[in-house]
Amino acid sequence: MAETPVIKIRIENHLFIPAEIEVPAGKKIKLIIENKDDTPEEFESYPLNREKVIVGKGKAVVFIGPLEPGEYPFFGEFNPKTAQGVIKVKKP
Ligand SMILES: [Cu+2]
Repeated sequence: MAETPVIKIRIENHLFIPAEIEVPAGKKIKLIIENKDDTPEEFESYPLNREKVIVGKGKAVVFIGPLEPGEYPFFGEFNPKTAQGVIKVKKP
């Protein structure tokens, strides 16, 4: 059984860190999103078809994939001007 890769993302000062994430194509991926801010944020991605609210000082898990190679932008719906990122899916 292949292990599910885990990617950790944090939200700090209304930014996603890291803002660029590289993951392998064709695999299920577990994103653990930790919100260091006091205010809630919503991880949202239209191409990934995901949205998830992460309470202030909280954590959330979002599963994505398996995905085709390409770029999948995401943003924080509550701070869309600053909270932006992209998941880059590459052939292994
Ligand atoms: Cu939303």
